[in-house]
Amino acid sequence: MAAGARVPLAVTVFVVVGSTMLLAAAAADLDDDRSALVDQWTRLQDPDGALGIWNPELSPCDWPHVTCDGQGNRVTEIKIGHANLSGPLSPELGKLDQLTKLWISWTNIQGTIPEELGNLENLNSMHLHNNSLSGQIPASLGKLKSLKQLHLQQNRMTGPIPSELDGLSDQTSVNLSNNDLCGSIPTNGPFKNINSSLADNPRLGSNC
Ligand SMILES: *[C@@H]1O[C@H](CO)[C@@H](O)[C@H](O)[C@H]1NC(C)=O
Ligand SMILES: *[C@@H]1O[C@H](CO)[C@@H](O)[C@H](O)[C@H]1NC(C)=O
Ligand SMILES: *[C@@H]1O[C@H](CO)[C@@H](O)[C@H](O)[C@H]1NC(C)=O
Ligand SMILES: CC(=O)N[C@H]1CO[C@H](CO)[C@@H](O)[C@@H]1O
Repeated sequence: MAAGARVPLAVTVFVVVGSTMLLAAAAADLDDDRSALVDQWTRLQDPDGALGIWNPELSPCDWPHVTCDGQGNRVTEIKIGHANLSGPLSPELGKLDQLTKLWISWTNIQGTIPEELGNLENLNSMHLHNNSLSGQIPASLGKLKSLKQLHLQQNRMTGPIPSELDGLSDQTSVNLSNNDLCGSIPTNGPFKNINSSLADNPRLGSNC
């Protein structure tokens, strides 16, 4: 009967070790999310304290503007709007692979859109409108298969609209209005959607 008693013990050890490893894996992921957010937050000048109190020693789930999943294991949303920030987006944001909402709008941020944002495979909405972003729209954004809203209007984006964006869902609402884009006017994929807009790009339709 001693063998019979050992089986449950082995199972118990397996379950305890197994769940400890799972917890450790989840913690490592949240640490990675925190590193990415610390990198982004420290790149931003925030004279009005709009980012609020964000303690890099605490879980980012406790920071203003950040939302996590129900278990507090991973960062799922960033929402910052109407704040006088300046500084660039961090390529590290591309590591937040559970992110569904990236909303940093009406904030005056500058610089280019990092191509790494194309790695956010769960992203549902990217709202980066009404900032001072410049440079080209990264072709990598065409990889965002979950995307329903791509709002880049009211920036200083230049160059052609990458043909890769045709690969976004037909249902995606894309707003690129009020930029300085050039080159051919896309008509496929999301650009068939009545909620997509290319207005107020005076050089669109002309050679770049
Ligand atoms: C925004 O912050 C910058 C400093 O980063 C400052 O020069 C500017 O005056 C501020 N703008 C407003 C509207 O407060
Ligand atoms: C796109 O953005 C512009 C500028 O903010 C806005 O006027 C327009 O209504 C938006 N287009 C759509 C289809 O929502
Ligand atoms: C356009 O946007 C409106 C309001 O958000 C929504 O109800 C409608 O379904 C959208 N249409 C398409 C074709 O995506
Ligand atoms: C920061 C920024 O670009 N703000 C603009 C947002 O859009 C309004 C309406 O077009 C402009 O007046 C602001 O300058």
